Amino acid sequence: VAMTALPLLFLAMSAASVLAEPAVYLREQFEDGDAWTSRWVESKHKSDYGKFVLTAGKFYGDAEKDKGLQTSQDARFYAASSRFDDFSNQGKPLVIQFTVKHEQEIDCGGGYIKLFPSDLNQEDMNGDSTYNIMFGPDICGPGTKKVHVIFNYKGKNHLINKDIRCKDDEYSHLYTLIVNPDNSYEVKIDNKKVESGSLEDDWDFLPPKRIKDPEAKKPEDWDDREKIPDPDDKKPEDWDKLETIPDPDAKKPDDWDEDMDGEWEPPMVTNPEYKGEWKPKEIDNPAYKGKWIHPEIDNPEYTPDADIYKYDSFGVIGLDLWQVKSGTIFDNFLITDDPKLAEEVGNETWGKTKDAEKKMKESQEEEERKKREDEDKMRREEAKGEDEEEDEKDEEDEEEEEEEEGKEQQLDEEEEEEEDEEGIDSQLKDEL
Ligand SMILES: [Ca+2]
Repeated sequence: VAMTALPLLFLAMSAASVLAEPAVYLREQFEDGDAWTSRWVESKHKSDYGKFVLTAGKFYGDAEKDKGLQTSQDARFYAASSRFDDFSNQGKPLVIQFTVKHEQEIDCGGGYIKLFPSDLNQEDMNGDSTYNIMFGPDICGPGTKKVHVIFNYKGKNHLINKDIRCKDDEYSHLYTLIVNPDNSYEVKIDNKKVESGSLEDDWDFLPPKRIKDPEAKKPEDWDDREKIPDPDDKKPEDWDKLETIPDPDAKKPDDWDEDMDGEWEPPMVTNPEYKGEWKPKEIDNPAYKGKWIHPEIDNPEYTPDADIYKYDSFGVIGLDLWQVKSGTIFDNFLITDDPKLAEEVGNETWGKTKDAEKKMKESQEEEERKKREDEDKMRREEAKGEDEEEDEKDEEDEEEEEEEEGKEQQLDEEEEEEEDEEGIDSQLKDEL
């Protein structure tokens, strides 16, 4: 009897876990052709937003499944959003997940999403629209390569105090943010934890718990001199000597004419016996009380908040960003209350196609390399045909020159990147 009861218990337990079905608030994988255009709204706040196009890009793991929204025009703002049924994350985990692929070798541009309350006017979404959470990678030059995790708390946007580095290669990467009702959080990249902690510790939502007591003052007689001059030390009687003396070795020149030149005086030289200014030696201060430490008190401004994580309304996901070099593909958006489900979906989507995507890019690069080799070979043979030895020498020189030019061009491009960086930084600052 006991033997059969155990499996029954397991059955009952798994039935219970089936009943607690995860909530999926949004799942967008762009697998139904042009239908996404009915789900995504382009903002009309500005007239010259860049266009999103549906594509799997230059290389991919699966020609259909890897289709996502790609930024298609350089140096543009992008603003599109998609609505889902309004929900609150009260008492439940919140999981936000999506893939980003910077296949264009991004120089400067956002790769993040914003989650808005449902009262957002999508047609007017812009950089000033109030959002709840902003999450995802942001790259600008070599200086900015980070994952933003920004929360709006009581009307003010707060950046995370930790530095989370984002991926900067050309492949698809999976970004996940988990916010728990115990006010803890976790950030994952490619289904691996890269950061975690508590909302209160890692953002400045609340004022500090303890502050320096404004009433406390250092007592006037507090002696915090660790060393003092020895009062018993006396200057030796023979200490004082002149700093300079007449040179004892100098002699009046033979042709010195006192009528003409005046009275002869030897030049002054440094006195070897001069010891400088006398100072008493330092001793331990017998009255030393140690460094004065400003006492701390509980901050009257501080009130704990058990609901930092909580938002009353989520209703829209938005891509509101700036890109210098376009080509980023966003895909596999998922918003759920179940971290385990998100992990599984990540493995089923990004996890399944990432290796094939890498393979395709590598074989494309291999083909490119071969093509360049063949072209070089052909050029060399043509040159050979014209004039045997002279031409071959010339060509080598030419090649060296071309290489130099290439380097210069690259340097110019890097300079441009730095200028762009200032642009995006100031944009973000305005927003915050
Ligand atoms: Ca897709």
